[in-house]
Amino acid sequence: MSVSITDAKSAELYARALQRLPGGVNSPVRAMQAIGRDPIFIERADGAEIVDVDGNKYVDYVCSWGPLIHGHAHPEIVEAVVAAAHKGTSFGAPTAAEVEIAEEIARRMPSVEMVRMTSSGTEASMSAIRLARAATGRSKILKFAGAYHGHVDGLLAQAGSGLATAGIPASPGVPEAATHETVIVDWNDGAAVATAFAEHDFAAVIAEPYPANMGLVPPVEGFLELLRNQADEHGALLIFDEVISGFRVAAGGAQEREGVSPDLTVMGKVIGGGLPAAAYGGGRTLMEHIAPAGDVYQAGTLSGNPLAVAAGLATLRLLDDPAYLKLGAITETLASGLRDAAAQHGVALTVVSVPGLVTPFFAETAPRDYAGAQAADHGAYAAFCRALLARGVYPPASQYEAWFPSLAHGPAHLDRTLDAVNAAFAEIS
Ligand code: KE4
Repeated sequence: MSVSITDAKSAELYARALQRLPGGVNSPVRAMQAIGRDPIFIERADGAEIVDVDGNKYVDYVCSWGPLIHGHAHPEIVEAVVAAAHKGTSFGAPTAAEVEIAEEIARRMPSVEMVRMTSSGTEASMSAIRLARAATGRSKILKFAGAYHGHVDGLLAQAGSGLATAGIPASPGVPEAATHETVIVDWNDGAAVATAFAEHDFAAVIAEPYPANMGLVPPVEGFLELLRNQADEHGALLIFDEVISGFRVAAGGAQEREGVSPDLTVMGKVIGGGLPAAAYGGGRTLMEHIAPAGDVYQAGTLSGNPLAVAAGLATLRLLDDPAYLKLGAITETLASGLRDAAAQHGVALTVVSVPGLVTPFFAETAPRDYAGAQAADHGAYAAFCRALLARGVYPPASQYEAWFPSLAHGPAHLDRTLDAVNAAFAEIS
């Protein structure tokens, strides 16, 4: 059953937006170019649902790309933000709430004894890299093809020719000098990691422990332990970018689920509860290199902003053990429903999931690296998304993103979703 979607107001806003915003949006993926359609302008949202400016309602699987683990406009989170706002929106001075959220983070992630807040994940990963370079006196960084850590110059690099060679800029405006110290290897390729460590003295290796920017491509058995061991053997730091996985896949993130402790963790999304907050953290000795305790400079006008911290604290405090069990069950219902529908319609689909994250790959098998994700049928994914949007389901507009179910996705939302999925598969297959 296709929903009669009108889009006149969205189209009018988009035309105006194109005059004043590059691509009409403030972040590229929102433009929906990867699924071959114009963006949808959202007016309001509540729980698992968003409503666009034309009044069309959708079950939302973007949820602001991860922060809204409790769904939109959760009453307790809204109340916390409003209460904070009435006391002033920003002081540029320390507050009790910043101490409380640091304590909450440390309680959940034992590897994070000390934390520094920023306003974005990009700032946090940039700062973690700077700290690793300062602490080791080295400059080279190892990252993985297909991993995204924010638009940091040195990390906007793609593999050059050959194995374990210096990265080349992945974007105009990124100077060769910025990526020359970045080495890129394939995810899940232990031999390539060992070769890279044999050839370079790295300050750090940075990884999303559950990569979710090439679609969800979990580590193969033992791969994270290999990163930990290689870093230890060669005097490098291990940085886990848990901006997506942190506090979502488990209370203590992927490092808790996998039992591998990094030296530094990059966090974001959930700890801001939908407001701008991110952080990086690690052991006290390492973190006390950061100014003003130490001499590694990093700063931010709105770091630890009272409203963002209020939203983050309220979000974390609602994440108790039953919440994680519930999110796991919601995720499994979605993933198995996608699998069943694809099987019923003879669609070549491989659904990868961990608690709180799902990616349906239009591929016969699950990708184990970026090349595998690139080889998926992105055209089919785009057609699937367009068909879902026409039926009131709002999926991430790229095969390289993850779906973000929330605790607000109840049985009725999941039923509506899987009805739309079946109809969409019927339409595209
Ligand atoms: P921000 O600078 O966008 O707050 O965080 C950057 C970042 C860092 N690390 C990881 C693992 C991330 O996924 C991100 C940002 N995630 C994207 C979605 N995959 C944000 C959406 C967008 O760019 O609009």
